[in-house]
Amino acid sequence: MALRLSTAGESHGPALVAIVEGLPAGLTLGRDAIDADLRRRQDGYGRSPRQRIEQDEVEVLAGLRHGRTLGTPLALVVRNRDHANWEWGMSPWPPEGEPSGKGTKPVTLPRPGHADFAGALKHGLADARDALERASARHTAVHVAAGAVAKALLATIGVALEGAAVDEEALRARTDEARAERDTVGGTVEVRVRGVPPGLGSYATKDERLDARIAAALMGIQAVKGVEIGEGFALAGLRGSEAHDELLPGFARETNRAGGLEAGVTNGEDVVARAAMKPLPTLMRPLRSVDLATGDPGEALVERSDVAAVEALAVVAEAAVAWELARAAREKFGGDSLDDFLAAHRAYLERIPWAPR
Ligand code: EPS
Repeated sequence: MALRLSTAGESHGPALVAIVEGLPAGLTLGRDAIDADLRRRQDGYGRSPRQRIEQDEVEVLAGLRHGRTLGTPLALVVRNRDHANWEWGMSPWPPEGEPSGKGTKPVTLPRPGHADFAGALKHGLADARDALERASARHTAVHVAAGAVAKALLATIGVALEGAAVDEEALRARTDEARAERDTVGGTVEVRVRGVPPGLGSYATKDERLDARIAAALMGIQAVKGVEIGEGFALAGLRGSEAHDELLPGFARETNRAGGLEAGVTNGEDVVARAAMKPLPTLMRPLRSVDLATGDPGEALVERSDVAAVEALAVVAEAAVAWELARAAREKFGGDSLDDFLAAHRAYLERIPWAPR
């Protein structure tokens, strides 16, 4: 049973859309739980005034009846309230009337670090807005909605996730300093997953290795430049005798340097993944750039943006890891109804010498 996710949506277009396929029938979803994650994503320290415009809420257009999944594609929508200010500039159809609002002038001065330059060249765009709108991290809102659905499925088998910024206090201090100097900062987030049974993922092929899938899911989030599982890069400097997690009677372990994954398969310990985010590329004191239309030197586009989005990334990363684990759980336990899925999980736990801690 393959869990699949497709999304669409531009940052200042009418809405963000996700279609989730492969859920079992009979999973109860709570609107409040999904909206709470959307709220958490918006609330992170250092966000732009855009977050006062948006009040993200999920709408469900298909696949759910009376709060329970039907086993059919689930269609999720998060509207962009800011679209009201971009109705002409981001009109899906040729706009009527005189240009008004935002997005009426072409963006020709690419921001180093954003999609503007590479996107404009790749697609032959005269206006880099045609690239940056989709590349924007606004898109992560609908991934968080889909991640909340994945978390609801995982909760039925006792799997719980938590994403947080690493050293939140220091991050907030750095954010304040950067704001005062009209600059931006990045940072690191960690996602920890409890209750994961051993045996999710596979060592059989590269594509099925769950560590690789989690890494791709995290690296696929805007502005992420580094990912590690467990002790990750630090393991490279250790001896084998110091790096691995010994098995003790009862198959217990005293350490979890592997981050819950050995050979791309979960080993029953907490899954731990970290992602490093670069400082955001929209700068109020812009970097040097070159005009796409004229080739003249200039300064990169300046527009409203965040000082930091690291705390938001923690929520987005949690959703991404939840999605990959839910996908792996669907592969292992299958089932067209939630009861079938739960029965397969129960039978498996009866077979193996492992119990959730
Ligand atoms: C983003 C730029 C900013 C962020 C946006 C991501 O948008 P705006 O230019 O409209 O202020 O606020 O993130 C969101 C809107 C969001 O909801 O996360 C970018 O260029 O990636």
